[in-house]
Amino acid sequence: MCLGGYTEWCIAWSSSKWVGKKERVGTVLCYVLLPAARLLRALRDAFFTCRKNVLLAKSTSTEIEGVFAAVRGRPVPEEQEALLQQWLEEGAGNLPASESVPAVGKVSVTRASDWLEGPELLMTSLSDLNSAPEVTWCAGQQLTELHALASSETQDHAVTDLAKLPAEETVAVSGSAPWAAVVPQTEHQVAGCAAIDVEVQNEDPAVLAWSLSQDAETVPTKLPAWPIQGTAQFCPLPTEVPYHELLWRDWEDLSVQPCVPEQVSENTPLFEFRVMSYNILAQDLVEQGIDLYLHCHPDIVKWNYRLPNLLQEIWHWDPDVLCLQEVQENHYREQLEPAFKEMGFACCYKRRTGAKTDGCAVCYKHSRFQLISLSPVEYFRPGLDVLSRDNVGLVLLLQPLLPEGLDPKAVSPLCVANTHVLFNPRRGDIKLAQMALLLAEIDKIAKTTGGSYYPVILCGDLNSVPDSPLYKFIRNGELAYSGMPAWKVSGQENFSQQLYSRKLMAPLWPSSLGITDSCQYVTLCQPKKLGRHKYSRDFLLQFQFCEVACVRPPQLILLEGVTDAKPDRPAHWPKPAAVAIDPDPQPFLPSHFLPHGGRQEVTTMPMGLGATVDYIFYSAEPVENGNRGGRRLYRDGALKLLGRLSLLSEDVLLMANGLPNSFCSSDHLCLLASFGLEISNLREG
Ligand code: KL2
Repeated sequence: MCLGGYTEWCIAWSSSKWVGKKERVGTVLCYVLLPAARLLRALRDAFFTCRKNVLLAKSTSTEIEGVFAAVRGRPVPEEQEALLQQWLEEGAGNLPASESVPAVGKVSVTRASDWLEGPELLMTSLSDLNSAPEVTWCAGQQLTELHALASSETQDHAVTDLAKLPAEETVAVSGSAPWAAVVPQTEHQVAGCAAIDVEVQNEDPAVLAWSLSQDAETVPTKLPAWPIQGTAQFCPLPTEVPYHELLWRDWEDLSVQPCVPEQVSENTPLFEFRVMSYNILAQDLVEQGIDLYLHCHPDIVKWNYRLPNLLQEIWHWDPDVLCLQEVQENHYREQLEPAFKEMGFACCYKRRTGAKTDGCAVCYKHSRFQLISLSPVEYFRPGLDVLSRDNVGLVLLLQPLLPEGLDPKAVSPLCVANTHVLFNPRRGDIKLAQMALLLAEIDKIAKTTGGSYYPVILCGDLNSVPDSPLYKFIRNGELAYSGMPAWKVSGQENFSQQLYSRKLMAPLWPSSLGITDSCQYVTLCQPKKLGRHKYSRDFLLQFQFCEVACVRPPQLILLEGVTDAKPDRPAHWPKPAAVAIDPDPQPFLPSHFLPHGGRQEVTTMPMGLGATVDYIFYSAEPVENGNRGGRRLYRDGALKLLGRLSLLSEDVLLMANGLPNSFCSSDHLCLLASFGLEISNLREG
């Protein structure tokens, strides 16, 4: 949106004439002229931004630096050059002076398909957050096979009920303003920051958007013209941060692991695909909790700034399956879904229940997958405190599409689940119950007619940190939760100092929910038992050797050999966490730490504190007797992890001013992993 010539006049007027008028007319005019002057000043700034973007879009100049370094070429008329000069003098002093600029017309974006692939895997863990609970919660077969891949953040805020959202700004819709991604030719890396040109018409796609090149090669490309219509405009962001260097993320190639040579057999053909999980930060939540973003330049938290950056980032990494959280419904319908369709995705969306305006989306490339089934999952159940929140999930069954000539059935369907679990650090009970509902749906969707399971990928923002009980539950397939303080479940915060803390009681949900303690729908389990017993025999048996059952009640009369006898715990029975001894003498394998330097990786930065709360879990085969540091060991089955995008550490993100910043447009990092699904019979028939 550009304001035309009179803006310049306003600049001169508002600054010099304003004081005299105020003196003559009196204070009443303060209420008229002061706001007017402010408005005009804002308009002036907007004008210059706008002009700058237009100039940059048309410029062939190689003098413009930093975030505006990459531009498409056209001669700059003298008048425009003067304007540009004026703009640079006014505000560009803040721009970095170090980045080189691409030669005219060398517009480049490297897509992830052209990645260079780099070193290894990160392993990880946080401190042990376990208590000594007494009930074992089994997650059923599909769970015991789920395997943690990547994770993210912890939050540290008091949980309060948030006020109603202010009305949201909308993107003005007019002529289409396509934009192109451009990479300045810095060594090995990328440009930061986004801008969408304002007045530039279709034939002048502008300007720089989020882009990331891991490849020094310059391939002239441009983004497709998204059907984002309109006049989005971005302010120049004063910055001296070389975001693209700081926030560089290595690709970790895991397809060849020297210690596990049989993992990826060279002979097994694989259906390869990339999965992204990304909490894109709903704009309503920004506006609702603006205090959380005071560290950000106000312009970079605006949706009009963040949208193209987010799209650019997704486009760059080119996932085949995209699991998004915090997708605001109006943005999804009007902007995201149309843009994703342009990128070749088919999209599914589930909005949160209640008044919340955001939800989860799962998109998949229709050239690579066909939808077999789709299940939206609502966690809210009226009358149940443990399911009283509005979070949701989505479970899809996708058929991978093989190239023609291959038997379409030679590759197994893939179950993809996506969720955003409740944030509230005190309500781990709710988080667990939400996971249980999702897992029950996964169990239903991923179960084959033969009773085994299709491979499963579970993405999401679980609002729980690595090695928290919730994390361990997913990874190990069981959790003894009875008596556990609810705040412990997610490991986000330590509320141990508080006088009162809510404790988890078993069972966590009533049988009327129709879900067993193994997180399976009762109807799909053992229908013959329906209605006969409140708790199954297996459920009750699990208390037999729990910690409490092994302690002689003090009032029990001591009869030697009788009441002092301790039940023998069967070998397979899990030991209480408090006295657990690692049977494996091998050193604990830390997970969720970065490979070089051993810093903890994070996926989000609430209030400047890094945390890992985002994950892509995938189903794997448990290694018999495999346990290291309380962690079950797995090996890849038909679904193989081939690589992943490394995360970043808190200190690196702090150098970039936390999240979001002008380069990363969410308060979370995206997670990206590459998988291979075994193809069984190569030829059709
Ligand atoms: O942690 V998040 O951010 O996955 O990035 O998920 C929730 C929080 C999201 C949806 O509810 O909103 C954020 N303090 C800080 N952040 C909050 C709070 C809070 N009290 N409530 C919700 N969120």
